[in-house]
Amino acid sequence: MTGLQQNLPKTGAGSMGEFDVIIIGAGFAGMYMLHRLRDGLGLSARVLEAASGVGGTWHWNRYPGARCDSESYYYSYSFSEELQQEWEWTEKYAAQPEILRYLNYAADKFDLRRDIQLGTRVTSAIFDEDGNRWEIRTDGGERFFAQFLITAVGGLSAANVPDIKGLDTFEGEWCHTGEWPQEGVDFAGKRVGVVGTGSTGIQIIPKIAEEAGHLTVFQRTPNYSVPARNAPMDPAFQEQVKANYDEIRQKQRKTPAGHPWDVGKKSALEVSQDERQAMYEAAWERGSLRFRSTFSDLIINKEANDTASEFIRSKIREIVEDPTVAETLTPYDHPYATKRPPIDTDYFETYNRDNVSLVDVKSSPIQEITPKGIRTTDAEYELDVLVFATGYDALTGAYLRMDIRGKGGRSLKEKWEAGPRTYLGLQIAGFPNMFTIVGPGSPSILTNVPTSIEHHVEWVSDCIEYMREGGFERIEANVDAEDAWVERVNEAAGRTLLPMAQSSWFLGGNIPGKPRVFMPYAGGLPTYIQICDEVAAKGYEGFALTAQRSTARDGALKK
Ligand code: NA7
Repeated sequence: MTGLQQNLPKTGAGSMGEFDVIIIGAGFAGMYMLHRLRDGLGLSARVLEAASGVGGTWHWNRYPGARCDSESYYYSYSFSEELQQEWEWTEKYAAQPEILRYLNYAADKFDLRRDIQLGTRVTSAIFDEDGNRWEIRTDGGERFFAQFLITAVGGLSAANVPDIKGLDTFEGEWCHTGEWPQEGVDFAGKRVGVVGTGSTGIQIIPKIAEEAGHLTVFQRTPNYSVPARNAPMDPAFQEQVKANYDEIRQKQRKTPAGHPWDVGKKSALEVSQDERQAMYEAAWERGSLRFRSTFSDLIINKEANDTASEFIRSKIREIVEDPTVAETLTPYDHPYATKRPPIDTDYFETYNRDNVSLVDVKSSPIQEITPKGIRTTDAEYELDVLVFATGYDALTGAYLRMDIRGKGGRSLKEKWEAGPRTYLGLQIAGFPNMFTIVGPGSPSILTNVPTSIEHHVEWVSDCIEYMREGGFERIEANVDAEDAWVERVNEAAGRTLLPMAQSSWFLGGNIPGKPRVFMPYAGGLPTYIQICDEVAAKGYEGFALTAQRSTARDGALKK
């Protein structure tokens, strides 16, 4: 059974629905949120999802080579022992179809579909101050009312199609990786162009090269990448994982990035050149995002980082046969892992193929898209298919594409004009009873995302339970608490090298005109969890809680 075969029908234009909670998005976050609130607290909830199926990111990102960069055994839900025991992963890193199957399986297992309305895009959410509830409208003309609004919209869901002159004149086929056509794209024998060499470009480029007549890669910023070393799942390893899931899951919440491994204890600078080289070689052979954890200080000390950056540069020169191409592929503008570090399967090797060419659009920028292809300042490249692997309006885009209005009718767009502001990445002052799951200010995409999601979902459902038990109707982050959190997010980023990558989507650098603010909390998951625990233990310190009024409608919210 898939989400395409069975879903809750839309209620129709002009219709109204009243719920305790409306959740936007049916990915990892929205589905678990629904399970916690409906099955845990007994609330009435509806999930509104724009896509035609559940799965969020894994519904949309169907491009060839789409695969998770975290290992499958821990990029998964931990909340159900039964689920983690019965699900069998087939590869070390699960490919998109397998993760989508997994999320569909979870949707069925927890009987979530009956409260998920697919094909429904939320267009606006407006807070009604008198009723302390949200009015949510959809593209189908429906209206919903709910005491709580929970955004589970994902940090990387608002596709960034660059505004390049002439795109509408292109006579070939074009698409963005994050909105991949369900029917797929035929590259066989065609002249294909890929714009973008982030994690997505690095995954799709080797796959397209295998099929295309000719592939031209338009690269603006070269990227570091480390081999993934994907392999079929070893049954003995899977068995061992299942026997030790408790320990693995605890470990995930105790490491800065939510991975089940320790960061190296040594500084890259305290070992000899030979020892360092041997450690990098071993990490390169093992592959995975773990390369970043080889030493304790790669993300905080530039000199230490230089050793890792230079090691990867030397690997690029070693792998890529044409020295000019190798040089164009070599990153110098940012330290390794200050942008989200990709991992790959044969990425640099792909440039040794006869049917692949690289165009440096930093030195010769794209001027326009013509009916026939792409014209740079140097040449015109004729293409049959053009793929934008150009990323997302990350962390804020999905919010700002909706018209969200809080107290006094103030829009979120206005509130976030100079960059996003949240308290703990969980609430926004001026927007009562609205919770954000892996929004800006959360460790979110600096961690294994499902781990952060599960933490947030549990924190939010505990908070709602606290409110119901205590007879509170409304919760709102205080401006002071929010200001202090924004400061803390800035300080945490400032203790790392992350802000050095100026074109990174972590700080909005990939979107022209977007405020340059470092958005995720870089202080590490354990510290973040501890802060959130303390806030809750102190009766939700930093939030204003308002007691329930005894109206008939409010009564429906009580157990
Ligand atoms: P990213 O990491 O934002 O990468 C987008 C790529 O597209 C990057 O190389 C950009 O170059 C390039 N880009 C963006 N706009 C343009 C224009 N106008 N012209 C040329 N090149 C452009 O997105 P991904 O989808 O790869 O990855 C996003 C996350 O998904 C990833 O980090 C994982 O967390 C999962 P730039 O570097 O900006 O010069």
